[in-house]
Amino acid sequence: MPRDGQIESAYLLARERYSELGVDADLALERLAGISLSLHCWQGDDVGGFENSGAALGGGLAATGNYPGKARTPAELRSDLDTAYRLIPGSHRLNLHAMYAETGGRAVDRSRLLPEHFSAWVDWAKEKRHGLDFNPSLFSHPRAASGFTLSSYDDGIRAYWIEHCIASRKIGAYFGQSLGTPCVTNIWIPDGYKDTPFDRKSPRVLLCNALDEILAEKIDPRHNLDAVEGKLFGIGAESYTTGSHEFYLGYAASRGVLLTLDSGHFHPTETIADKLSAVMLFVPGVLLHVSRGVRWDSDHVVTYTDDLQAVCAEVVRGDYLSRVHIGLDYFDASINRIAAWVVGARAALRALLAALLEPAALLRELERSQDYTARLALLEELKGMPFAAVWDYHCLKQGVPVGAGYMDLIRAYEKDVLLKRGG
Ligand code: RNT
Ligand code: ZN
Repeated sequence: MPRDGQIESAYLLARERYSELGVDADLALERLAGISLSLHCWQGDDVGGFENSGAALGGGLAATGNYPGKARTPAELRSDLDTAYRLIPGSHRLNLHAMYAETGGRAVDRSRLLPEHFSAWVDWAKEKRHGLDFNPSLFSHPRAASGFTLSSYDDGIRAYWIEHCIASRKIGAYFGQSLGTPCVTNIWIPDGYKDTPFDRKSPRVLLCNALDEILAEKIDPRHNLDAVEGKLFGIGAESYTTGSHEFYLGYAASRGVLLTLDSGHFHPTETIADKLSAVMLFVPGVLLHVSRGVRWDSDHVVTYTDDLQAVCAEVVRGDYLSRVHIGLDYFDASINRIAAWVVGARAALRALLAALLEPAALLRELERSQDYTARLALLEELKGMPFAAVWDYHCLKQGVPVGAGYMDLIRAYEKDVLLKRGG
């Protein structure tokens, strides 16, 4: 591994190269340090949660693999997260699901969850300076077994999930108030039909009314921001998904809530990068669920793909950093789960850095003067710029391992902690 002095020298040379293009690398790093990603708690235990109900993962979600050492308790999950955060430059948030409540061994109905069931998470977040985000959990539950929740024809089932979502917004507000940074509370439902339905309209009417009921109470946006997440299809809901993209785009725009764009929730050739500048004109903000679909919404660990780079470039080019919340959403149970967080988060930050290092003024000028030849040439040359030297220097300055050096700590933690956990 290079010594600190070498990393600094390499950075100084790189900074010079970027400044020739009119890019201030110091400023890019300062901006990068201010971006908080929301790490998804559910990578740590394969979307299991702590209700101990024995319910299998539902809602068409699938975590495959059986790598040893998954977190079995909130304390284990927090310890795993602490390890991951130590390896990711910057200061980051945590995204919790309702099924990660701590109810002291008593079964508490999801519709009855209260802020106090998350006080240990808040204490931890305060101590470690993490913001918190939240999600009601409308899957892996007997009342979701029919495949329908907020768009169910059954009034009792719908009412139950409405109550759960109302309770969730209050928990979100408690997070935001306690931590001094708004919580994004994101609603995703699995509802849909395996086979071709006759009536596509009625479930959507029910969902729209249910959401209106959930959002009826105004909550201070300094504490809680509501978001809604659509999807093209899920396993078991291949033919119809009530909460489609068009449904939620219309809903978010008309109700003034955030729209969640999950990179795995569209046709495989469709990218959310192109959607951002369109939807941001009409919704107050966007929550990104950064994921990596492989052939379908497979929720693979995020890597430094063209798609990730394109999404991050759009966030920066559009100057959306204050209105776009960046969360990760994937679950791979076939590799070390802490590494899964670290690899994905570092990839997202690297893509953001690449975007912050773009010679925006120059590229805009070329585009506006219709010099598409020079635009193409410059965009290609940028791919060979000494970007890695800037990233390494950032890791050094932020006190996290440079390069794959972070694997040392992960291996040690695996040996000392993860492998000592039972099945
Ligand atoms: C499912 C959605 C949703 C979930 C999490 C666990 O397809 O992407 O965001 O992954 O809520
Ligand atoms: Zn998602």
